[in-house]
Amino acid sequence: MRVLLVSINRVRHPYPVYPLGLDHVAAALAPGHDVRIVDLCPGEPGGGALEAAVREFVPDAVGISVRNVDSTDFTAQRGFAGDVRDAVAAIRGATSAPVVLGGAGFALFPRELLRVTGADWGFLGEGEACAPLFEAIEAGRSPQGVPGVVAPGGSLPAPARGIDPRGPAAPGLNPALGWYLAHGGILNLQTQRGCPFRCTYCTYPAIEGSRSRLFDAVSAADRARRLQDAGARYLAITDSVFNAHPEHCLAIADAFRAAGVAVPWSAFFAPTAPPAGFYERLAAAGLSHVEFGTESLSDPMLPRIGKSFRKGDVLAAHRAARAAGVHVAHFLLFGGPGETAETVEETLAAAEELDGAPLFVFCGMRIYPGTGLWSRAVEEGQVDPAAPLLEPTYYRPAAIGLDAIVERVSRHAATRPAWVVGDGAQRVQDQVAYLHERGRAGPLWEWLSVA
Ligand code: B12
Repeated sequence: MRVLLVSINRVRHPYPVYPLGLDHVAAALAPGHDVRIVDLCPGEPGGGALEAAVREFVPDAVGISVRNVDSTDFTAQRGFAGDVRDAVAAIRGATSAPVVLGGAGFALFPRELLRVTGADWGFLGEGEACAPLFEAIEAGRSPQGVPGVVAPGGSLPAPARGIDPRGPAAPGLNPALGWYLAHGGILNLQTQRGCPFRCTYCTYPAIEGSRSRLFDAVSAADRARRLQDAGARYLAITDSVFNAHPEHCLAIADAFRAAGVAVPWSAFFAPTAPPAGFYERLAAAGLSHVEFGTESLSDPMLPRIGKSFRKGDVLAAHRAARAAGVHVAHFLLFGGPGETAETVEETLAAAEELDGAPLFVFCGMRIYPGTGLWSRAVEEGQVDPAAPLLEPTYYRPAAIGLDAIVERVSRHAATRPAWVVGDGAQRVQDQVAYLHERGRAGPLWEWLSVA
């Protein structure tokens, strides 16, 4: 049957992110079905690309990938559920084919997104396992009861996992590939799934599972090489925490070198003290940008948000990565349980020691259902346990208001060009887009520290 896969994400900050997940879904369905992808990121809102694709392709089923639900930024809140609702309405105007929602954003709010958008079915879990859902639709059977399938108003199944998750060897059918290559040149890949960490606010274990599943380094490197051959000028590794298993990173680095991967690449790292020579070996294989999920530099705060590292580890990781000659940035997240004016000051002061690093700072922890932060907020009466929370709700520390944190952090950032508060920093978006238009590749945040 004909399956149309839609990526509706139009967010272009910090740069346009290639919809990797849909390539995986397309590869899983392509052997048995006629699959087409329509990617709405390059076009303008209301540009009619979706309706045109539906009318031209005449699909028997439509799958929508819901990546972002909101900006997750207290200082610049934007929600995207309305875009999904509008996309479903546009599809309904052009076909009676059933509409299925999937993706990381969908996994966080499945019932609510089905309700708000009016889609027919949802799929929880890895797209590699979604073929039975489409087979049921093709056979005219109800997909109810198929692993991972959610019906509107229905109960939630366990996420469907377990099928080889490495994805297609080469970039898939996305006709917008060339547009991404022209807007930053960044393609992406995973080298593992799952997140074994226990950060209280975070959704990654819920989305990917809490057990790491490491991909074989040679096939991950083969995929990286094919992305390079397809024109990628930069690779983003999208693993939840790349260095959860340092020996895996080293195997990946060695395999990249053996496979002839020559383009630079980046990943998210936990700022844990690394083994000797760790960053040197990764840098020798092309690692150019390290993004540390640091969140706080206050030793009392770190365990409260489920971090096992302390300020000393962050500084050690920072220095080790800098000494290897790679660009280093840190993410900070203020406003967790137990945050006080003192812990905010502690983090601001300690951040001065992170020489040469841009700091991406978020104020306010969004409460996601099922996380440790959510349990705490429920206990404290901050949220109703039945509240869907699709509308972003942020944790409120008892000792300091979020507005006071924003004010203090923004004042600090005002005199420091390498500090970016929230995702709403227009100057940064404009600067990166400008450099991409002139042919530069990669995330380019290193330019902030010289601004
Ligand atoms: C890596 C990453 C980034 C990187 C991307 C780098 C790159 N070049 O690719 C960076 C740092 C740039 C980034 C930025 C942002 N991100 Co981000 N990111 C992630 C992360 C960790 C992994 C995404 C990924 O690539 N996964 C691997 C692919 C293969 O998986 P997938 O897309 O989920 O697809 C699989 C399944 O979901 C499913 N599937 C997908 N679509 C469909 C469709 C159908 C029909 C079916 C059946 C199945 C299906 O099958 C696929 C294969 O198994 C996720 C968290 C997570 N662990 O998922 C957050 C996440 C997606 N990001 C999120 C957010 C909010 C953002 C930002 C808006 C943050 C900000 N304020 O700046 C920006 C937006 C960027 C943009 N332009 O869209 C949220 C989205 C949820 C939400 N709250 O809205 C997530 C879920 C994290 C979170 N907070 O919970 N991000």
